[in-house]
Amino acid sequence: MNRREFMAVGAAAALSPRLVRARLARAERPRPTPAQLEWQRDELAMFLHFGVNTFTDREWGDGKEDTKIFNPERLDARQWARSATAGGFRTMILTAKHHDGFCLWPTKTTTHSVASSPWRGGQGDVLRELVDAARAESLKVGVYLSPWDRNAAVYGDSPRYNDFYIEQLTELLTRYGPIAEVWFDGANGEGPNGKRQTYDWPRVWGTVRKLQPNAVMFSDAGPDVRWIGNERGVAGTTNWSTVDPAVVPFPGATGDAVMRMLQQGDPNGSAWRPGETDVSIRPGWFHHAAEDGRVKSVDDLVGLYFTSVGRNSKLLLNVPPTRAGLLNDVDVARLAGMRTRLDSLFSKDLVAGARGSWLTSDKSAVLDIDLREPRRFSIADFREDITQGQSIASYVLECERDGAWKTACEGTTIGFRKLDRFEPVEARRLRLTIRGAVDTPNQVRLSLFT
Ligand code: FUL
Repeated sequence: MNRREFMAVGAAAALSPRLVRARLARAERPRPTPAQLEWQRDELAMFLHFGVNTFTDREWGDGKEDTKIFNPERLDARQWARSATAGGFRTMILTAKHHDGFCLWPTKTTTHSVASSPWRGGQGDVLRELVDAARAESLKVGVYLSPWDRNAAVYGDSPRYNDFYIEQLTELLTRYGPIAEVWFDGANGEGPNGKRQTYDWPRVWGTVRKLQPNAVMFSDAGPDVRWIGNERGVAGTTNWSTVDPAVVPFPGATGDAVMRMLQQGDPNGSAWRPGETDVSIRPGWFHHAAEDGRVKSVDDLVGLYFTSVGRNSKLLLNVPPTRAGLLNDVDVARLAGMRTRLDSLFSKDLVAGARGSWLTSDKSAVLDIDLREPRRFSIADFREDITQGQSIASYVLECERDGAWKTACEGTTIGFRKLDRFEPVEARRLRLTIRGAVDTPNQVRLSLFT
């Protein structure tokens, strides 16, 4: 045991140098790559589901849509980008192709694309406009290219469709500059008599690595970031960024063990593959006028932030453009409202300038904090230094009240960020105990908010 006094600098409550040394000596555990770190620190990305479904009022097109129906007459990607910025989003991810096979860019691989639509006289390119708008707002760009394709004639003829898919991917990854995220959906609704396509995932992943080495790849099976296992916006309360890759070998794998791995990860997993939480601001992924009255409220959106970013995940919030090619006013207002609320919730860290001390052992640590005067708070914000991997498996935050220690909140994993909300408590002295860790506990920053 080793006790060391220090002044917390800003909101940081650093571990002692002894632990830093111990950490360097410990066995190698998975750690994030720079791209994975940046992906997680961004916290928020915007998803844009747009395509023929926007015009047919469907969620899954069948690939038989007439390309003439696509005509978003007032499309303004700058409006999308400005709304994303106002909401605090850092990336926009577009459904370049959904399951219906309609391509939002003028591809050479099929005529089932914007080039066969009346929009911009057949000269339009939605991805190009999104990319230009994103760059103007300093946002990053991601692409969703559905593996399942209900239009491609070669779908189900595995080698030929794999070539076709790689060609589409190559166009997306070579024509538009840096792509930050490539999104591989696991959905496949082919029934028992449907076409059976065997995807060549190693080839797909290899193509992305070669053409966009700094992009992260999303799918159930990563390889860089994983699906969180539901579309409700809720990450596991226990959420490790490490996984056992053998449990989810390919996108679309099913079963209880798969779902558990997606939701919670695995403390002893060999791969760093943090979870991404995708959810729509509306009931559907595509815009349906009938759902204009069912846009999630600011409270709902803030709640989603707590159950995703606040559980060591990232929030990918879908905000679908309308038939006009604009984000709906209500949706835009909710995004701005969410940002205002989050900024105000996290504006004043009550731990800043407090005194703290650590009592540490190999797999636990205790942080005592003296706020110097009683403070009232209802949010605790914990952050591990994940550049060192993820280590903490159990914690409790207690405060002293009338000479006794009472639990304010407790939990399991922390990771990049863990947010706990509770009934307001007032206290001057606090104690954060790391009760369990899979290795020497990482540095933890604790912040408290009203
Ligand atoms: C699912 C798809 O089937 C939905 O249409 C949507 O794109 C969602 C993000 O992923 O698997």
